[in-house]
Amino acid sequence: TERMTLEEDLKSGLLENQFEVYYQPKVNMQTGEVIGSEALVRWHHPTLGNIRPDIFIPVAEESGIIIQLGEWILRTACRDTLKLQQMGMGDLQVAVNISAVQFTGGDLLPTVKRALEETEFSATSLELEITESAVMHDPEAVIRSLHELSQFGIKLAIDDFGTGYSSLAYLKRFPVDTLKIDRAFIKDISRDSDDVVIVEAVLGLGKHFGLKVVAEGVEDNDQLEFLKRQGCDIAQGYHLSPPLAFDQYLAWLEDWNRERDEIDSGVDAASEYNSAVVQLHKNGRNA
Ligand code: G
Ligand code: G
Ligand code: MN
Repeated sequence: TERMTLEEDLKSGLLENQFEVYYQPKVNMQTGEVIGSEALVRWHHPTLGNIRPDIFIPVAEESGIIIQLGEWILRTACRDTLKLQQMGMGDLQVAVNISAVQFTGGDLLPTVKRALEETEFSATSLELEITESAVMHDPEAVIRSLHELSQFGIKLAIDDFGTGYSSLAYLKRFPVDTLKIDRAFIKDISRDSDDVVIVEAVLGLGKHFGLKVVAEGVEDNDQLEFLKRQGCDIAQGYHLSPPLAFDQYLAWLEDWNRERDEIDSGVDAASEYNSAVVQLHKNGRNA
């Protein structure tokens, strides 16, 4: 009963604008530059309060509502990111999570093209995140679809890399641009030597195949330092910022960029700064 109610509520929620897209910044660890964000949907339910995507995304997938919801998320993410680009926040990209259902049953390519046309957002600033299990669901169909998207200029990332049921052989055949190391491996990176080996192996794969590697779930200085030393390109996680509503993301970008400029021009008010900015810059200069 709960599930059916949730399903009905999802439909009316879409009509009544109860969803909101949050953005979690991603930072280039070597330069301190913000490269863009991951779009993460939030549901403000009128009586149940905020419902986590872990709860409602599976229901949206099973009921097929993910097709409409996914299209709305895609359009919103493109429109919001274009707005930030036009406000001078830099050449930001945005990464949108895509479910297996959207690949197999949803005319993904036409949907993505339509979203880009409607919003006038550039295909090359859009990245789609898919999990290993979504890929393995129907590898041949997904590979075809990935090739079409990639020919169109869209970037592709494999999410939660290392946790799924996957075949490394497919890496050779996927037009993939980015690997996202699952946060489970980052969590104990400064203590657990098994995790160190796994992270090093993923970085090695990334290097060999010419892929960008994003570390997810970076929560403290030690993790950031370690990953940077290992030559990891991009970090995402609470240490930099949690997922933010559009206005908060804009404010975060302004702060981050201003602090970078001030540090570069030698202003020394570092104690008031976001510790991650200072850290990335200091190290950059000392290196
Ligand atoms: O956003 P976290 O904050 O709670 O997200 C939990 C899970 O929900 C993650 O696995 C994330 O990939 C998934 N998720 C969040 N937003 C979206 C979305 O827009 N589309 C899909 N398909 N999954 C999402
Ligand atoms: O599966 P996916 O990687 O899309 O999930 C993103 C999820 O990770 C979201 O639920 C997001 O809120 C969460 N998240 C983002 N940064 C951190 C972090 O630093 N630590 C933890 N524990 N979760 C995070
Ligand atoms: Mn993701």
